[in-house]
Amino acid sequence: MKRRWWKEAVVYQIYPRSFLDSDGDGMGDLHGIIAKLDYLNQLGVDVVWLSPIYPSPGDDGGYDVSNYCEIDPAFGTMTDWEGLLREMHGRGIRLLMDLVVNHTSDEHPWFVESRKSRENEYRDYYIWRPGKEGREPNNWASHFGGSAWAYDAVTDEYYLHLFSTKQPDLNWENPRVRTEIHGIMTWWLEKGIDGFRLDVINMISKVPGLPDAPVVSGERYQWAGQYFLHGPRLGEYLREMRETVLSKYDVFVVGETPGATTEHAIDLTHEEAGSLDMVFQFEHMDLAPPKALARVGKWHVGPWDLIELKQVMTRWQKELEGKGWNSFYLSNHDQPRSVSRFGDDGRYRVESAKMLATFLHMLHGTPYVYQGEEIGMTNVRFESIGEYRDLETLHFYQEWVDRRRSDPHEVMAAIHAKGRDNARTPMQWNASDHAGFTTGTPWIKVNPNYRQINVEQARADPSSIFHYYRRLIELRRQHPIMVYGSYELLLDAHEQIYAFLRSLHGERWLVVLNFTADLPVFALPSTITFSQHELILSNYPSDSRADPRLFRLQPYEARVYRLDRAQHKAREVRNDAGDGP
Ligand code: TEU
Repeated sequence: MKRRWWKEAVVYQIYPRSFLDSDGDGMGDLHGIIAKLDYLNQLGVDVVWLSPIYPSPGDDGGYDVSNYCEIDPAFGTMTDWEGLLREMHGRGIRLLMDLVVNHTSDEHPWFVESRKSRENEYRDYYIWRPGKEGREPNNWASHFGGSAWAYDAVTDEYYLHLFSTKQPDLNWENPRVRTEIHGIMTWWLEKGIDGFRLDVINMISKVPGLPDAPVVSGERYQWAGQYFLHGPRLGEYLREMRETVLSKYDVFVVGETPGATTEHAIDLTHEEAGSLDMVFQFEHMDLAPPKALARVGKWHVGPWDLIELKQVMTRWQKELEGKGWNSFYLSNHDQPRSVSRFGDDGRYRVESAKMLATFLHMLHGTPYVYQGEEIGMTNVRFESIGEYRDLETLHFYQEWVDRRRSDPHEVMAAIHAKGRDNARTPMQWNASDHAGFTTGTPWIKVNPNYRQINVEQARADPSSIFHYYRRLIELRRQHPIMVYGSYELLLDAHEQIYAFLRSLHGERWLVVLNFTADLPVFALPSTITFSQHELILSNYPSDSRADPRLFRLQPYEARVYRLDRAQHKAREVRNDAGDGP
């Protein structure tokens, strides 16, 4: 396995509108980020991924771009951005830009032109089709509800939008579109950025003919993933992007790939032949709801199964080993807060957030930390739908409460558990008004728990989640086993404990995680022998000599041990002697 800087890095994701507002307009901005670079440096992260900061009507939080080579005035100017990059590089932090090129905003000049007439030179930049028997060209559902087609009276045709009506899909079959995108990428790379996160990049190739999706529910519009995920020309488009653009720079790209299997991921991120460096897979985000529920399944509220999580993670860990490269995340701007989802955001918030942090950093693959995760920020429970801003959440409410007359309490419970605004409430900096995020009125309300949960408190408390993240990031820098070590699952059927081994060049680490508030007993399989052990890390004050063979875990306890083989020890001694005078 080749060594690469981006394999060894820890990435921190910033959702700029919710990070820090420097000018009192209620929205985070670039100067806000610059003001917190020392904070990120103290945390120790190597790379920052910025969610989109380009001009955008803001229909989908900036994922609807109307100009790819400018900065939205709400965030600052290009000069501010250049200052940000300089300040980041000066601190040894690299910058990943978010590239959203499956679709543009409907206010992008290409689309403004495209919709003008069927003969317009930009017409073919998008996917236009005539209606079928007075209805949409096919039965595809959009991710955000309703049809994936919007009718445009000007030319009496429909355009495809897999996301909102304000996010028309680009037509990648048109070579001019691909050339434009390569140009945009080169333009940013020449400005000195260190890579891209490619939004829904596995959706850019659609199956020709755009056939109707099989009818699997009584709904009018059907999930059509099989016709737009990993389409027939995806590999070709990405190889072309690699050859034309990416191969000329020492940068890395992570592709967001909903629905990707391990086979897709190996294909896309293969050590020798892959066009991407890593992908974001979604299997651990989609635990529990039956696959057939597809999009609706996202809102499924209910317990998830640790054994299923182990199976999913183990499959990704084992199958990519030596072939592709994993990334790992527990939250981002589209997902609920990890401590609320996978831990306990009440009594054991601190313990469980540290346990999850251990999980995140101890797996094989590049870890991604989402802003606020490092202080254990939690989901929010706004009382009324009027306090929510995310269009996916608003559409969901409209569909189920207004249209289908479901119980609003149940719908709100799903939003509290799964809605994207859980991750988008402002970063909690301190206990002052609006959590120190803004001196104005925030664009979305702050989570009321900011008086207890905030950066100032976390930095001042040596036993905080924040300092635990620092320790993990620091450890990862010192120990290649955390990056490159192979993975082996232990106790696959245990319902409370997730335990695994990492191994590299004869060194072995044992990771034991209690995913519950219970007190289960850990028993190391007798086949694993060692002569000495050392406790590397724990989220409880543990006795460092405690024997890793058999112990009782505290609620959400995490322990990491180094296990030394007798033989391995002897070799070290010989080396030491050999180096002596
Ligand atoms: O998300 C892609 C995606 O598949 C989403 O449908 C995601 O699964 C959903 O938000 C979960 O509820 C990316 C961006 O990360 C997201 O913010 C955008 O809304 C979307 O693409 C369209 O650009």
